[in-house]
Amino acid sequence: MLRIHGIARSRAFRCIWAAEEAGLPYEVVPVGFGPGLKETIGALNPNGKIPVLQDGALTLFESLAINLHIAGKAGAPFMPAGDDASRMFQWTLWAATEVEPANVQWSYNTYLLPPERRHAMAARAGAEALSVRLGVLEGHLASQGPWLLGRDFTVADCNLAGVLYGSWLNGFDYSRFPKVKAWLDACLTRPAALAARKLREG
Ligand SMILES: N[C@@H](CCC(=O)N[C@@H](CS)C(=O)NCC(=O)O)C(=O)O
Repeated sequence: MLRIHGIARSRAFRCIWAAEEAGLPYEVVPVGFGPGLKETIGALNPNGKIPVLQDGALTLFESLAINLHIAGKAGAPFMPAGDDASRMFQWTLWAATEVEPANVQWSYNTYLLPPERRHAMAARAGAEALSVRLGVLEGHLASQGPWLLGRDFTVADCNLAGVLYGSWLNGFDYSRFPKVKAWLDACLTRPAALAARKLREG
């Protein structure tokens, strides 16, 4: 049994979605934000952050690494093989290093921070940086879609769409990126995604 420590209103959402896609039994151990998080989770994650996965003797932090582990247990097509596995790593690392920072900058300064702590200039810079990446994704999906690796939905889609989920839900203007918008809509309305979203959105 997979044990996902965290709450759906955090990056644990990504791992709940991946577990649903994989069809593996899992439980969510509710660990939320706030004072005491580091003490609660510190023994499992020295970073003091959620999510954390426990799978037997294995303890893992980093949401997208957790998803790679889950996909590895599920096998194909969620976890692709050969060159497609390399393409999956490329998109997963791109999500973590190119997309997540821009997405976080926009999100914090648009809807996550209390209004008095938001900075309009930072929100604009985040949106611009995110738009550069979405332009790349738009071109890729136009020529090689419908999913990131082509024919099959894989953990690469789950990881990248999981990173973009917050901005998709909270009003980022995707109209300039119609292929990205259609792909995100398709990812985030899959039955597994809807099951995870229900835990978060009610
Ligand atoms: N790169 C990490 C980021 C983890 C992270 O920042 N988690 C947030 C919740 S979404 C957290 O625990 N924040 C508490 C804190 O920073 O004190 C991942 O993807 O798992």
